Amino acid sequence: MKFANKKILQCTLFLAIGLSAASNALADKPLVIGFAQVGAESEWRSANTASIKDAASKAGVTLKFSDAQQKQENQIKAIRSYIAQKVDVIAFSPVVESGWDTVLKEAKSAKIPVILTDRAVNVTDKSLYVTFIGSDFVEEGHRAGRWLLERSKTMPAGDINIVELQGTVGSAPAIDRKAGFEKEIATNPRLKIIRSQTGDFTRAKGKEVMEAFLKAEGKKINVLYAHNDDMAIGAIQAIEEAGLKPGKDILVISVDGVKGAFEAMMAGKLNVTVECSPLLGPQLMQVAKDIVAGKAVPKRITTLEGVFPAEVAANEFPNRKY
Ligand code: GZL
Repeated sequence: MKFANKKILQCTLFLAIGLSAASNALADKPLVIGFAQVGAESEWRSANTASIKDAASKAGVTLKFSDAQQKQENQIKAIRSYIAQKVDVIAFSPVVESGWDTVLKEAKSAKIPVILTDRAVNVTDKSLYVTFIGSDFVEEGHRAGRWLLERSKTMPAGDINIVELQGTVGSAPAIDRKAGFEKEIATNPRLKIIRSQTGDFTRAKGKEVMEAFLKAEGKKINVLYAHNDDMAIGAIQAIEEAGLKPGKDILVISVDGVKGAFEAMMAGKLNVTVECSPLLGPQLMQVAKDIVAGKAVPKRITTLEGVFPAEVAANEFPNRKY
């Protein structure tokens, strides 16, 4: 074989070995995900964070994690820092629905795929994120409303006055849980929402706002609908301090299905919780790996959930994972 051909063959071989070594090295390089969390405002959020961190370590993913303390500007700062660090994937649970276009365009220009978990965003250009993994909050509102419609059949005649503790103003769960509940109860004119205010998904604020509701409306209140269990648990304290029996004098309906809600149901103080699973970690890791591997993923991945009335709380409690 001519000398020149031999040289070309050698170079080709060296190149092939080099490329395969490089691709193996790339394949072995752990995936790096930058996650911008809302905060630590509720039992639900703490369980969501634990699920993501646990799933990352089990999946061999390098997780960069930030807690925005429920402030959008902190989440935006975290996303910008992940872009600067050139992570492989950015994931976050948007504290509110709007105000994300600019920073998501920056991520797109940097060619970093974005995954939404838990909460949705309102953006004109849907290509700014690859997929949204989370619950159907409107359906959760309908489920809360359906429970009350059924219960109202055995309640004393006349109006049924409802007070509502909304989640964080502008957040997808607050907007959608309100919409689903109102649509459902509109089918029964006896059911009336007489007061509605945000408790920002926290126990402390839920208690504070319920105290104000009780001061303003007192014994007129028949039902509390809280957009999450933490606000309901805070409100239960306020109801008891007002000398009333939560779960009896005032029916208590909430959402999430955290352990605290099951304990309140077993104590007879909460009537029903609509499940909203925070255990999104494993799905997030798998979807991130699929995206980086170039696989197609659905635009919307909905978590499957149930409804837990007080009657089943004791039997279900041992099965709860959050
Ligand atoms: C719902 C999640 C909400 C929970 C609250 O997916 O965004 O935020 O219902 C949490 O407990 O604060």
